Amino acid sequence: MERTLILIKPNAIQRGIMGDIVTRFERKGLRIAGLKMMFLTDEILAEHYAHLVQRPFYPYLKASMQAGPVVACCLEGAEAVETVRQMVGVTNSRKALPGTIRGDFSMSGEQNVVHASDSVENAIIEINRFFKEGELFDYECAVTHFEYGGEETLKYFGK
Ligand code: FUP
Repeated sequence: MERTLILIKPNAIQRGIMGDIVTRFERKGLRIAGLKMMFLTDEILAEHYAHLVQRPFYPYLKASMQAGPVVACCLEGAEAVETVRQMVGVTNSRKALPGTIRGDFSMSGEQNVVHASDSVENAIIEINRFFKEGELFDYECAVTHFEYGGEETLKYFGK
C-alpha cells in the first residue's frame, strides 16, 4: 500500500488547526500509519528543502519551519501521494482552489500550513527522514471493504 509524508507546519499548530487538517485526511479514508510532533533541526530542514536552500527566501522559510514544532504524519492509501497532493493544493495558498487544505486554511505562499511529498520516490525518502523503525504501524482496518471496491481491494491490498 502506498504511503506519503505530510508535515503540519508550525503556523498551523499555532493557529489551532492541526486537528482540522488531520480530520480532512481521516475523512477521506487515508490511514494514519505514523504521527509524531518534533522540532526540526537545521540539518533535517536543509536536507528536506535541499532544492530550495540557495533561494533568497530560504532564511524566511527556515524561520517559519522552526517557529515551533511540526507534526509529521505518514498517510497510507491507494495512490496516496497523488491524492494527498491534490487535497493540499498548490504552493501559493492564494491560488489554491477552495476545497483544498491550503485553499481553505491559508492566505500565504510561505505559511501554507502543510507539506506533502510530491512523488512516490520522494515519499519513501521523506518517510525515512522523519520516522524511525518502530514508529510506523501496520494494522487491520475493519472498514476497508466499505472504502474500496472489490477490484480495488485486490489491486491495492492484494486480498
Ligand atoms: P510545495 O511542494 O508545494 O510545498 O512547494 P516547494 O517545495 O516548491 O516549496 C516548499 C516551501 O517553500 C513552500 F511550502 C513555501 C516555501 N516557498 C516560499 O516561501 N516561496 C516560494 O517562492 C516558493 C516556496
